Amino acid sequence: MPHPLDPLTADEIRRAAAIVRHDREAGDGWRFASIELKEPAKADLPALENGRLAADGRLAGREALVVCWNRADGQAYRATVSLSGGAGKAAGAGGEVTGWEHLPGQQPNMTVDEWHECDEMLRAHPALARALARRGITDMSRVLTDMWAYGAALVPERYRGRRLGWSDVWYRGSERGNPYAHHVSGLHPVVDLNTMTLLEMEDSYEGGEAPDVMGEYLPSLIPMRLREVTPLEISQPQGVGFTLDGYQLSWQNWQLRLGFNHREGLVLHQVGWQDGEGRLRSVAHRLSFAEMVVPYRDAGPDHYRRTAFDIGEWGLGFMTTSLSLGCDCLGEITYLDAVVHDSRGEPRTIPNAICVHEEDSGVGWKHVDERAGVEVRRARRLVVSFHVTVANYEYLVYWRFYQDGNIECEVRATGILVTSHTAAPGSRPANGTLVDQDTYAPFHQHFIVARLDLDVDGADNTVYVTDSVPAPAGGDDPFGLGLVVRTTPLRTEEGGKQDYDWGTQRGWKVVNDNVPNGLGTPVGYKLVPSAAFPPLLDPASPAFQRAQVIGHTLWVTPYREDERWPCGDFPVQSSRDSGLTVWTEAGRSIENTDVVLWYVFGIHHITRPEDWPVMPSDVVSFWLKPSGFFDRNPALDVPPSHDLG
Ligand SMILES: [Cu+2]
Repeated sequence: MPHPLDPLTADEIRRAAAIVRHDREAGDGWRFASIELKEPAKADLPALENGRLAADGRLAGREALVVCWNRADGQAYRATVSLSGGAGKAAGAGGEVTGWEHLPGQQPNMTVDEWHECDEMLRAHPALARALARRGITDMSRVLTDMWAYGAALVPERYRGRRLGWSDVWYRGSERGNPYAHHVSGLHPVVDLNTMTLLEMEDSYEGGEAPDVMGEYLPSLIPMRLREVTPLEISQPQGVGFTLDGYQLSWQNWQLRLGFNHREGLVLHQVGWQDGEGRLRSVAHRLSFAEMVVPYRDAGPDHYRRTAFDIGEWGLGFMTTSLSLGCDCLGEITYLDAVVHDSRGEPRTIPNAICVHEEDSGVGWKHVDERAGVEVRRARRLVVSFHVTVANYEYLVYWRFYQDGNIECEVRATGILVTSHTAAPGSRPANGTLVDQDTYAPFHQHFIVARLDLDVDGADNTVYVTDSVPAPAGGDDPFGLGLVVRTTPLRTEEGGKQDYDWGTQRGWKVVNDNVPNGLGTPVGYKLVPSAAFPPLLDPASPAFQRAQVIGHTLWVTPYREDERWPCGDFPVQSSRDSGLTVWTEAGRSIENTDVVLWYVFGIHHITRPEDWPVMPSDVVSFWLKPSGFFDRNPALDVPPSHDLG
């Protein structure tokens, strides 16, 4: 019996698609954009876990959420599929479609199949061959096209209503050369993805040679010898310190449940801390990345359409790549596979998609005393990670659990920068950095939205903004030394829109006012911001209109089961976000209730020559730190290293 939060299995994915095909007579012309577990309502979970009964007493079954569309007319639908109930109308499948919602005017997420079909179609198209031949490129086996989605405001009037893609064209310098090293600047096919036909070939080529670029990273292709490095190995001769039972992960005091879907990739459920008395204390109900917005900040013809929604358009789950031992992860590693699907509803397994392992983390605490001597503890952390490749870029995501109650979320961005040729030989770009001969990388920003459904010792929490301010001098403080922390509760969604302020060392404390710690103060966890930056976008610009979540560092909403995607359910070809800005218009109460935090962080990427030809990992993170959750340092009971084994 699966746990109610376990991701859909390959068999369940296949059955969900078969049930929709059968019940809705969805033939070969239909495509599946997404098939995922419909997670049970939060209120039903405890009952489901003990005896699998929903709150109303009915037998709980597994359900899938399916988004599909008919390529013939472009109409999209969202289905709820019962995988276990029903009269088994679909031959041999069991289950039935229990909900069916038409989504007029919406474009479902892009699919990997469309990306490949588009590339194949274009590379076989005479119009592309002609455009490339003018530039002296005739070997089509070295050509790669890379299709991007549109924002509605940029769709030409004549193509309104179609499912559209626009594409870059790239050329490999050799058989195994970097596909993103040589941009065929000024050449952009526009494609109808439903008919998979070329609508037009934008081409602004006016002659001239492509720049001579060294864009390679394979050892056999780079113009230098590899440096000498000695081996560094990590071993745990007595095995690992964690246990994994299905998707349930336990390590020292930490307990959590792993999940995975096409859009968020890795999801962490039911994160809790087991205290010394065997009491499991809740910290978070659910942690994930809900959106990533990457506006390129260059208005030139090669880049003006480039605002990627890597989660809403493409999906971190779909883009997850297999990890390899000794390279991506060092030491005693446990891997989990993940299952996604293709656009025909066939499951696709990603082997070694999620990595679980322990890491040394330097000194955890230490004191040297004349009499007691040196007392020092190594710190250790449990890491759960996954890597995604979104065309040219890699995002590596690490959730780290520490012995002192800290949770760290780290993102590394690496891969290949998008580049194009400068306007003229020798010219300097206004909105980017020269990274190779007459080749520049436009400035851009990666905004990641973490959806943090914290439940600190229970669901009813209040978020307090904390600002450090100097106390006014005088009175009892003639030397002006006093520092006070101004703590202000966020009561409604309007107040829940928060901006970072390094000047006051602002943070946000998620507090359960109903539960005191041993000192009599309420328990809490603090969101410690870092890697936050302003959008620096005109509020009227289409990029901002589609992703208004990036206008604040933090948003706080009351938990609603169907509020999952901050820029809206379907950002593909959107004109305005239909997520957080719409939900928060109601100004709902966020006081002493089940709150969800939406934290916006990422990389303000002012490109550098050192980011080329492959970018050294850029590392950003934020922390969730216990703040009065414990009565004292919870890592006091960590044994000294010489006692181990
Ligand atoms: Cu970047």
